[in-house]
Amino acid sequence: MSAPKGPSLFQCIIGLKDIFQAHAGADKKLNKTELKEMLKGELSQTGDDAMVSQMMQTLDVDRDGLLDFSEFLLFVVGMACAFNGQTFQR
Ligand SMILES: [Ca+2]
Repeated sequence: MSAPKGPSLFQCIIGLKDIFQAHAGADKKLNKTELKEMLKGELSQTGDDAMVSQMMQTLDVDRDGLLDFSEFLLFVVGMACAFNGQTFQR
């Protein structure tokens, strides 16, 4: 079995970190506005405030009103599972 073409897993991890940091700002966490901008900038998704609030509520495990990198990764895992035809369950 040959390796798939495209970015390596290492490059993907670095890319995820870079994307998160570019949107999270100095506090290194995404607030609702930053989450909305990230969705628009990275996925061309223009979610309304209700959708963004629902996402924040679902992903914000520690309930501080912000998404840290590990909470952001829950979103990425969910999207990756969807692209793989699976439902993410935690
Ligand atoms: Ca949080």
